[in-house]
Amino acid sequence: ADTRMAWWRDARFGMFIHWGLYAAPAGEWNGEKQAGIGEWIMNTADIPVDEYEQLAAQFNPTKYDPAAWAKAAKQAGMKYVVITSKHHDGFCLFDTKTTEWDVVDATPYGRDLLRPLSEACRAEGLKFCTYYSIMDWHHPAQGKSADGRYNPSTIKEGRKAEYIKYMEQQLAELLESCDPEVLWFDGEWPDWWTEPDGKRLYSYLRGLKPSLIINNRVGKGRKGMEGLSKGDQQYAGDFGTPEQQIPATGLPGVDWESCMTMNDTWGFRADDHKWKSTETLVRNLVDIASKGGNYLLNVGPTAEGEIPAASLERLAQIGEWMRVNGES
Ligand code: FUL
Repeated sequence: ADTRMAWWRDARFGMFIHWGLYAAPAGEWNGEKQAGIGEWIMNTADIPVDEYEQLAAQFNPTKYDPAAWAKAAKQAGMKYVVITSKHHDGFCLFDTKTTEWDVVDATPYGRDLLRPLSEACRAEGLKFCTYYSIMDWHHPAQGKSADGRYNPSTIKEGRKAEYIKYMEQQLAELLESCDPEVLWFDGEWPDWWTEPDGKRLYSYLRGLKPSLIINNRVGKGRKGMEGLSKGDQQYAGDFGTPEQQIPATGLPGVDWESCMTMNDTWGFRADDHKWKSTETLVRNLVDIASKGGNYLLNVGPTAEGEIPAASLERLAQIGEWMRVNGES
């Protein structure tokens, strides 16, 4: 029996946290509103790397309270937390020796953000997990696409091995400092990242921590896992990751988790007030659970380090529903 997946299959409900420098512009650049999701602003507004870098000097989340975040997740009935360690902008929320493009070296805050959250989660009995983007708009080994956008990135001639080494070192550092239970990859779609690359990275990580659970976006299996049965998976990764949707019949024979936003953005946008009702969120949770999946529900904290009040309110109400209905 696959005891490795047991806690995850029972979990049903987790908190996704998209947090990074993009929370500071919060959807606006040079006084103009930018369309789309907040964490994509570097690509959307086509911000040069050296200008984007200046955001770090302003990033000082003095209101960050990891214990309060873990409590908010716990009381909502969530069993795990998945936080961005590095999104597409390449900025690291953890202490790393591989680059200065991280919270410790580049911001006035100057302290690792993830380790304290990993400890707070463990104190609440929650599993700590982390998101990691393969695509990296800041790393010098990657370049822009043929049409001049950051997305999808390209890899510079002869520099792929160097970038893979960089990822491996960062991920080893994360395992060492935070001991995550899930690595949630993303940004796997550029052509230079292949399924064999994903399989190698998967084995490398399981070698470092055998109990680790890894999503299908480590390789090219985002669509490919659908319709495959357990034990028959041609793609690397332990679970499918439908995004902003609930597959009508689940993903038969495959472990899966639907990730969704509470409003329209993952990373904080000051102007996004399109909040789903608590009723919708609870219905989504019930729908997903009844189809055998997990629900990974997102919050996008501000640059000061606060989860928006509208999100906290909904988490509290979901928690009430859980207690009334004996689910937690
Ligand atoms: C997508 C990303 O591009 C979004 O920014 C977000 O992280 C979502 C969960 O995955 O692929």
